[in-house]
Amino acid sequence: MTITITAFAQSPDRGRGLARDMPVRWALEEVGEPYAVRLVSFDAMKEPAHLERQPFGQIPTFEEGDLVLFESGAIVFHIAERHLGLLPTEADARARAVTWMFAALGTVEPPIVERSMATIVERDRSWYAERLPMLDDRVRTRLEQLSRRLGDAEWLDGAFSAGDLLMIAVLRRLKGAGLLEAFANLSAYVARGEARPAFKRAFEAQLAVFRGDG
Ligand code: GTB
Repeated sequence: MTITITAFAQSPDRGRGLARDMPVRWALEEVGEPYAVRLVSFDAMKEPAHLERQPFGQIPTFEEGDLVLFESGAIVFHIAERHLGLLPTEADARARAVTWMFAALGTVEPPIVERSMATIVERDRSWYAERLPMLDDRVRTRLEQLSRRLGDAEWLDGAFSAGDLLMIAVLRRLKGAGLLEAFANLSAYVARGEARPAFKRAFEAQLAVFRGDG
């Protein structure tokens, strides 16, 4: 059965692979599942047909036969559960990998998103100069904690897993913020993820959409 996902017809990230179809594409590439992409405009995302798939009018979504999913984390988890390669088979190791998936989206990502939203929508406000250092500190706290835990390890808990995939996707959102660079092991961790052939294929596919040949 063909898998179809949705992605921005015109991503505001300008092909940098920061929108949330990227982790879904990456997960599908890791497990070797082919997929089709339905590109949606901002207007189409708010239309009933898309709201039926994604109640909040966002991308990405995932369709396979009668199954329709939304939420990038849930989609990556579904792909990892159905296919070999993204979650360990041993039960405790699998539970720890799932824990890292939640940690990426529930603990590390929120301060990163809050900071990036502020840089977009609060940049011209009177409080911005005072607020940004506080937002930076919140991100830095999480990075320090994650850096300490990762140490010299290649991945967060043994072999590369869906936990690493989501964590690296989250850390990539800091590109250009000048915060990740202070943590050599986290920068190297992100680079290791980006060097994976599956990441490269996913990145190229979303970049092709931005270039207009995808
Ligand atoms: N929790 C949901 C999930 O994980 O699937 C969140 C989905 C989400 O935020 N989707 C965004 C969206 O559809 C695109 S990815 N927004 C349109 C809307 O809400 O109307 C978030 C995103 C957007 C842009 C950049 N960027 O430009 O760098 C990065 C990430």
